[in-house]
Amino acid sequence: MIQLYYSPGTASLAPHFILEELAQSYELILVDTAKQEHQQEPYLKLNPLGKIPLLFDDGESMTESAAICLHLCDRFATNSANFMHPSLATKERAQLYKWMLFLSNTLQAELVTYFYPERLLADPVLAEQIKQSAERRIVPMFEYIDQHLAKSGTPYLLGDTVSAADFFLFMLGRWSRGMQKPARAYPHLGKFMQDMFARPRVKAVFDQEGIQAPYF
Ligand SMILES: N[C@@H](CCC(=O)N[C@@H](CS)C(=O)NCC(=O)O)C(=O)O
Repeated sequence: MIQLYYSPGTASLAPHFILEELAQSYELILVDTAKQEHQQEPYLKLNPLGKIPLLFDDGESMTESAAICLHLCDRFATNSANFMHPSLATKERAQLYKWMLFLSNTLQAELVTYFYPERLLADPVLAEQIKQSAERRIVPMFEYIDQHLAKSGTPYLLGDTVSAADFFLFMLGRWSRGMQKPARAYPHLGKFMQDMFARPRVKAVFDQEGIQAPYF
C-alpha cells in the first residue's frame, strides 16, 4: 500500500507524476499548507521535518522527493518498456544519478532560495536581492540542461525514453514560471516542457491536484 502526502504543485508533484505514469494504485493525502498542517501534529509526528512530500510504502515512511522518485522506480519501473529505469552499474544508471543529484542538490536548492529568501536573513529588507541573485544563478543551470538536450538530440535527459529525472525536471521547470527567463523560454528545454505537459498522465495529475493554467 502506497500513501503519498502532498500539497498541490510542491515537491510531492514528481513522485505523484511517477505513480500515475507507472499506473500504480495509491492513496493521495492532502496536507493543507494554508492551514499550516505541515507544521502541526499529527503531520509532525509522521515527518518531524515538517516538509512535503512524505511517502508510506507498506507502512515504512520516507522523505526527500528525489529519493522517493528513485524508490518508486526501483519498485515499479524495472520492466517497463515505456519508462526508463536503467539497471545498476550501467552508464545510463550513472547518468540517472547525475541528473537526479544535479536537479535536487543544485537546481532545487537554488529554487528554494528563490522562493524563501527571507529564511536566509535576519534582515528581510535584503530578501528581494537574494531572490534576484538566486534567479540569476538559475540561468546557467537551465542553459546547461538546454545544451544537454540540444547536443543529445533526444527528447529526454537519458535518451529517447522518459525517466524519473524528466518528471523531476518538469516539476522544477514549472516552478520557474514566474521568472524573467523561465524553463519554457529555452529552445530545447521549452520543447521538453511542452512534451512533458502533453503526456496524458501529467495532465491527470494536474487535475487531481487542482492545478490550473499557467501550468509551466
Ligand atoms: N529536500 C526536500 C524539500 C522538501 C520541501 O522543502 N518541501 C516544501 C514544499 S516544495 C515544503 O514542505 N515547504 C514547507 C516549509 O518549508 O515550510 C524534498 O525534496 O523533499
